[in-house]
Amino acid sequence: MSIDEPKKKWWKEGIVYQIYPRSFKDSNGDGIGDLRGIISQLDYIKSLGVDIVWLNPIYASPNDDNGYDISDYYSIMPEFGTMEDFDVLLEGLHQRGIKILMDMVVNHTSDEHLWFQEARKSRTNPYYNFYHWWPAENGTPPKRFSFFDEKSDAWKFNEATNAYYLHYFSVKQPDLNWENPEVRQEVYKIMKFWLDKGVDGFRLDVISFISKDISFPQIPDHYNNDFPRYYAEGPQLHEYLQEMNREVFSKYNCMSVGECVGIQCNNALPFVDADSRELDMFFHFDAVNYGYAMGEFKQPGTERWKLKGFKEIFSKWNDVFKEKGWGSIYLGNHDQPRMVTRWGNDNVPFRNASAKLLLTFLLSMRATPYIYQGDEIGMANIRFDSIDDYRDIETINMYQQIKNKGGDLDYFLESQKITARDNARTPFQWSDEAQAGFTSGHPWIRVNPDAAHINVTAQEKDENSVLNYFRRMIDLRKKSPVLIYGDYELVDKDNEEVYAYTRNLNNEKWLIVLNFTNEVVPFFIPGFMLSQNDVLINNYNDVIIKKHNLELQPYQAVIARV
Ligand code: ISL
Ligand code: CA
Repeated sequence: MSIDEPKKKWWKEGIVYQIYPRSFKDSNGDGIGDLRGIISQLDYIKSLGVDIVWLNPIYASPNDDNGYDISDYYSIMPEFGTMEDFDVLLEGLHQRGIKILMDMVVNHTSDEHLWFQEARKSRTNPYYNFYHWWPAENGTPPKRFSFFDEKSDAWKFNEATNAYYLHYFSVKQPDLNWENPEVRQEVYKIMKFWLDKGVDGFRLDVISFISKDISFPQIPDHYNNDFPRYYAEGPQLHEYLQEMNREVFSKYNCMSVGECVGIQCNNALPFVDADSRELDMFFHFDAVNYGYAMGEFKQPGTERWKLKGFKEIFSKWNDVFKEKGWGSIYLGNHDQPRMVTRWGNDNVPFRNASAKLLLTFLLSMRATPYIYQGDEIGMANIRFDSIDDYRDIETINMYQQIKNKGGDLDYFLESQKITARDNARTPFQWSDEAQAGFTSGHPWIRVNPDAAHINVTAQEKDENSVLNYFRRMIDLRKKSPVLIYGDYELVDKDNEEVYAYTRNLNNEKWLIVLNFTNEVVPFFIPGFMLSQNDVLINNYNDVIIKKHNLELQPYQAVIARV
């Protein structure tokens, strides 16, 4: 196929780098990463070749959920700096040709937000209807599940109003009442404030949950207690997104990516079909949840995930956006374990190769790639032994819940070594100095001891490092429309060891071959003859080609013109 001009967009061609400010770089020795820290590393960010930076929330917040509980959308969290710092950061990024995405959390606010402080005072308060309430005289509220509540109960009784308020997340994160048009107008005002400042778009936190059936019926049986799916099917969701687009996004050259928990591939397209005028892209959860046994908490599952299933997920999602809309792709973020631990192999002999393989994958698919900080150097899970090392409300709550029930805490802690969100939140590893060069003080969460050998300073000097490979791979994607827009076609779909596919644009056809195992694997190249000259990138020094066969080294990744 070929690409028509109107279908080309900067956000389809861009590579996103996600920064978790709390853990990126501390500038003042208080152990917490901050905006001045990011500013001090702008040249590093530029050197990666990325085009767009997504910042996790930096607004004023009591940090019950690390900034996802916002108490003032118009100011910066003092721990992170000031609005002046933000302006310097914004300008510094723009000067370097890098765009910035803000994380916008509008399904809920902090309970310390002025709106909620007022709302909770009385039923006649003008802000009362900014939130969802279940009056106590109506009896016990219908079951709603909360992600971060010790009892998984999303209703919390409030004395002054004699009513329960709704909180899908923690008790300090009350859900906003989107059914109230005043709330929607306030949200659009906030968005315009940031866009007028010059930011380039938003990552919209759990945007799929904003619309609610406010009669609060019992959840119908056919949802099988799959709460996220029920939450994502609010009656007015598309209407609100269209309104948001009309009132805000359509007035700016900006991009929007929604975090769409609970959306499946069969109802996905309308969110990002340009004709429906809602969002530009969204994140699905099929891949990151794959292989987990979903019960009380995230368990890694008893057997290793299967490559065939992994391919099916990405191929299926590729098909959704084949003609219309556009996809996003990620294998890790601040809510997920480290990608090399989860999808590659963080044992020393395989770590670098598998980290490079995963980066090759992310940067050669037909979707906008989102790369989480630290994945460019192959940072791995820290695997805390003790609950005391954890800082994340999710882990701490689940621990408490299991403890209350007399459950198996050892098993839980073992599982968290693989699945916990804090694995991705340990400080960025700049060097082998004290605290990995992240802070001159005491970090808010422990530094991974492997920083002694996994760090930016060491990798800068090594031509074969993950970091330098990442830069070459970015360079290849940026100069190759076939990697961005080309059709994707799976090759040898039943192969349980090798993930291979072609990308095809006009007369260019590229073959991507990824050995997802720690063994030498022969790969038959169907229908093509390969020569060394065809190889465009490779994460080993050599590619062994024997006529129609590649002899792939453990975690070898090869892209070749065919
Ligand atoms: O992290 C998860 C599971 O471990 C998800 O269920 C997560 O809660 C969900 O993806 C929503 O995530 C977003 O909203 C949360 C916040 O804690 C996450 O960090 C954020 O990415 C509440 O705002
Ligand atoms: Ca600091």
